Amino acid sequence: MDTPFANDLIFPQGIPSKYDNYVIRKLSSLRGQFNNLQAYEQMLAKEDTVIYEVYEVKRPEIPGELLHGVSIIHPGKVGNEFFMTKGHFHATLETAEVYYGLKGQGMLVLELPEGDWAVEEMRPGRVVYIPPRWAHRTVNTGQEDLAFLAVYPANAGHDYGTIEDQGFRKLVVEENGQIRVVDNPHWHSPDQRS
Ligand code: M6P
Ligand code: ZN
Repeated sequence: MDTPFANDLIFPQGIPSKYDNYVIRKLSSLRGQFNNLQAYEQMLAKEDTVIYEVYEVKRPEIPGELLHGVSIIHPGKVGNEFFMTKGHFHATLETAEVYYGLKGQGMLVLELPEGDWAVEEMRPGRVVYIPPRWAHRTVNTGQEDLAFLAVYPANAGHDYGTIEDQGFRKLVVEENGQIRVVDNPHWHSPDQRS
């Protein structure tokens, strides 16, 4: 039988005191996701910059269990587009997720397979509920790390392929010093897949 356990988030970074899976995502793992391809290639030629890191607590990936972890997205831009996560649908589409903002400023970009989209602000102390079926990507719009806690069903799984193929409908960019949510010119609907 499992016994209860606890963890501390160590600030200022927000890194958990105990974790058993560490994921590091560099610029090269986000190929095709940033809108400005030339800016992407130029940046990558200089350095394979770390975009974000995830610290996860492992649990059996079965219904009834929950997974949780902390994601830390570093500040920066590719062209005028802010650093962001890959983003995903859940492989088990009918599963939800909760995010809790720990540090920094950002946006959570969401969309449904049917095409509806939404954006929620991320900041310390803010709880965002991601209902079942909504794909989610987190964007750091600030000057410091964006850190948040995520909790989700252990059987949710990550479907990255759909987003890698079609992209998100909306991008978060800086225009004239303003943070703006704009259409993704590279987005295409699922039925236009190559
Ligand atoms: C959050 C959760 C994780 C996810 C991570 C990074 O912590 O949603 O499940 O893995 O963000 O996002 P992604 O998997 O899209 O790279
Ligand atoms: Zn998720």
